[in-house]
Amino acid sequence: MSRHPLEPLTEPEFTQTAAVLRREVGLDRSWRFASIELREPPKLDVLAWREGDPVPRQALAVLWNRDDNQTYEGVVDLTEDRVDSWTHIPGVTPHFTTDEYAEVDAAMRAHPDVIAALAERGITDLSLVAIEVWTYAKALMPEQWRDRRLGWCDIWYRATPEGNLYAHPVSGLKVVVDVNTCELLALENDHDHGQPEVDAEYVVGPWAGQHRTDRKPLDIVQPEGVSFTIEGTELRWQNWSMRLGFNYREGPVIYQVAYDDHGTKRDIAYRMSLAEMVVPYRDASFDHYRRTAFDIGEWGLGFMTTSLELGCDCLGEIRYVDAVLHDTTGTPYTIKNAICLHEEDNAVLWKHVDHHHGAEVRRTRRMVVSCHATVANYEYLLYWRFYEDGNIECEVRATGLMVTTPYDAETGPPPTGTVVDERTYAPFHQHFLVARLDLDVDGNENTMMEVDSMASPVSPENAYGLAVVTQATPVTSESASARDFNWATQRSWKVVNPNRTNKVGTHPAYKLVPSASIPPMMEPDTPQFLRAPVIGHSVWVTRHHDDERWPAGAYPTQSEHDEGMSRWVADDEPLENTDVVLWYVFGIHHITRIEDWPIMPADTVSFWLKPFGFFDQNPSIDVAPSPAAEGGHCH
Ligand SMILES: [Cu+2]
Repeated sequence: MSRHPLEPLTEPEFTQTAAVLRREVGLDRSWRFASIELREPPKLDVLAWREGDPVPRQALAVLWNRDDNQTYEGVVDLTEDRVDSWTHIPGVTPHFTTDEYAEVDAAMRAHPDVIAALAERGITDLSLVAIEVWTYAKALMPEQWRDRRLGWCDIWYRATPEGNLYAHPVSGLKVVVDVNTCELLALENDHDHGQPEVDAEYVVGPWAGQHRTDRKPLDIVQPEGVSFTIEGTELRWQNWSMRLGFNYREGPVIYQVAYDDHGTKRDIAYRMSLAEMVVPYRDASFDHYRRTAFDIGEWGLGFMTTSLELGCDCLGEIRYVDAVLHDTTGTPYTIKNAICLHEEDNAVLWKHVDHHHGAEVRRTRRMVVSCHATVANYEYLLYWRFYEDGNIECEVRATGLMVTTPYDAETGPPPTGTVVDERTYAPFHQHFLVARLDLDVDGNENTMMEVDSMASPVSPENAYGLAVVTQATPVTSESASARDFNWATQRSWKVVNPNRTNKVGTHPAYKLVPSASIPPMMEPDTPQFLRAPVIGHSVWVTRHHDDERWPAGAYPTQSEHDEGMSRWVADDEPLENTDVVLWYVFGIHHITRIEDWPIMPADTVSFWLKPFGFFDQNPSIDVAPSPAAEGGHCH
């Protein structure tokens, strides 16, 4: 099997990267690897690459030194076995790591001051306690510690060893810690609202309920196997082809998406991923005011990815793909079954009942690439779906355990959350996701059009005021890059190739159907908004640059200002008939519900990319009828 320049790093390549850096830079034990990933070759090089060409392999590593808290980026040439560059990046903080998450928990649970403060509250069994570190905005950090790798911690207390960890927050007690040294800097003991009696268990055992008994088996069977192939990292299914990647930060990456249109392989996207997630808690109280998570930039969807299990997470004929990542010593490890590949039946593709001929119907199915990430209390389930009619859907489901807090019985619950149980509320919050969509519609010279629908005025030609027309406006340069959803005009956006025409003479395009668009509801000069102004608009479009990957900046951890989107668009590059990247901001405006407690049924948001004049007619006209259960076919 031949290799491809976009293949993720292998275990030996992670090991080699760490070894080369240790050897040539002379790293001692005070250094930690925040991240190691494939340094993707420039897009134009990849597009020019052909089977049999040399496969360039470079790794990009981000390290920091715990002794002086300084950050460096190292580029290693894996073919030449040497360091290509070693660069100090001043004033930044690399993302927090799972190693530190475990170390802070262990150190704080063993700290005499923490033990004493918990004992005052009647909590003496430390095996039932978890101390969870969060990173936070520099503007919210105490001034004297702003040059440190600083964490603040929630403290949670399980009712029993098997109980729900997140059911019993220790309210009003927070720990501020230097994460490099695990030094406790401050123990903030603000208030104690106690441990209300809540009905919070969900695990079989502690949950004392009876399971419903009226579910009969539902099997998904493909007796002849699946209809897709995965060879190396290349996935092929019906007319679709794409390459799968994976890294510590974005988790799954979908590269080089193309569609075979009657023998012509046509480009749709070069690269698609989720590039940032911002989760501000909209509750100003002591327990929550620091709680704004950048789950991708501060922790990494890849690092948070969990193994999937057949029959549980995915049903039917499944092919799994493992992912390889590394710990802070640079030692690789494998996440078994990190990505699930399968096809799903999805009801009807198209149908008509002709009263003369009867019904003509086709069932549809979709190719699903999915992945689950557990970010402390929350789960994010990510699904990229490819359809027989040329549609692409990106769906995110949020499930898991909401953050809750007890409130003071005398003052009552605050207005910034929903009461979900005895003297317990779940604060409102938002989950903003930023998808990076490097679409290449029939090549990489594209223009983004904003399309509005509007009613024509009543006139002699439009006597009843029924006429609706559309108006397409090109986004000509980056100064006009930030666009907002408009319900009144049913606004959408199209990435158009102005150099090609379809059968009827219009230009092929893919349309972004904006759903789950949510507003930031933050004043523009507030600290959390300044860190990620990308969440202030539904859509952004930028001219492609290989290094423009992180819309809240490469280092959003402890950031004060955005080093991403607002910087990229500041030079106002022209955007017409060039390589454009579309950024879609969507998410969940989570007004918490009692039904989300004690564990939240998955909340689902998605957006679609749909062909618009890309094909000359319904591309799924050739999908064959399915066999009918009664014999014959579904005609
Ligand atoms: Cu939520």
